[in-house]
Amino acid sequence: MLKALIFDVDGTLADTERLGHRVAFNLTFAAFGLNWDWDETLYGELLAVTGGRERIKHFINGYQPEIPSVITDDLTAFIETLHAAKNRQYAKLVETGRIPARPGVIRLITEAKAVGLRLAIATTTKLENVEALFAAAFPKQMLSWFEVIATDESVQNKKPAADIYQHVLEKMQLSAQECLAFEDSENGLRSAFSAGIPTLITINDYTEKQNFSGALVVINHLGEPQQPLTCLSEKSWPDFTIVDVAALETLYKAYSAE
Ligand code: XBP
Ligand code: MG
Repeated sequence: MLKALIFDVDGTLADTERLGHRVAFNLTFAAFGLNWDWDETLYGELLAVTGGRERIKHFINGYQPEIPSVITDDLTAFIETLHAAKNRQYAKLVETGRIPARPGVIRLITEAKAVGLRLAIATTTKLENVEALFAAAFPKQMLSWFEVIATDESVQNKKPAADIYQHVLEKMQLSAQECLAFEDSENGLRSAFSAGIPTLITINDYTEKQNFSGALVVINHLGEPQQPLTCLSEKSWPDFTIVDVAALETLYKAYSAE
């Protein structure tokens, strides 16, 4: 029986990578006197590495052989400082209200809560970033509906490792087969899939070409009555134009019967 929905945040609940994190990284680099510019194409590549700190380190190692002279500190400490500044910048951007929830997200969470499905979050980013996003783009109190909010601090190994989803399952005392996960990226899918959780993918521009084999279904977004979804995977999507609880139950029944 389907008991819980587990949501990724970045790219799934909102287009935070494109409109938030990437912009915040660049503003922070400039503020620190670094002439680094993560354009959309480069950022798309860098997203292969989850975690902001890890992404900066990967960039320095792989794309920036010369360590900039402004980095006089221990590199790890510098990255930590830079990353913390980027997250302050991110919160400021989010507060302006420029990053809305993706289509269907608020509608589905509201309906799921109303019918008693349990809710959780499994994200690689920090709790402060999740709180900033919910405060700006979601109905009041909605974040409190999530009984587990697993973030950057919750586990050691980030996605694509299964750890974050296993952590959520443990906290909720649920088996993987009693849940559905919502993700937007291959790293996210690998993480949820490795924990055994059937996963729906809502792609975005950064992730549309990624490998989503193993996903329950791949769609463009969750859909709204005036903005029907498109199914992109070969597996057939039940005859619904939006992802609502009825659609999830139908999909889940088909999955359970497989
Ligand atoms: C999100 C991430 C994060 C964000 C930036 O992945 O990889 O690193 O890009 O946030 P997912 P931080 O959506 O799979 O959780 O800078 O706080 O890491
Ligand atoms: Mg994501």
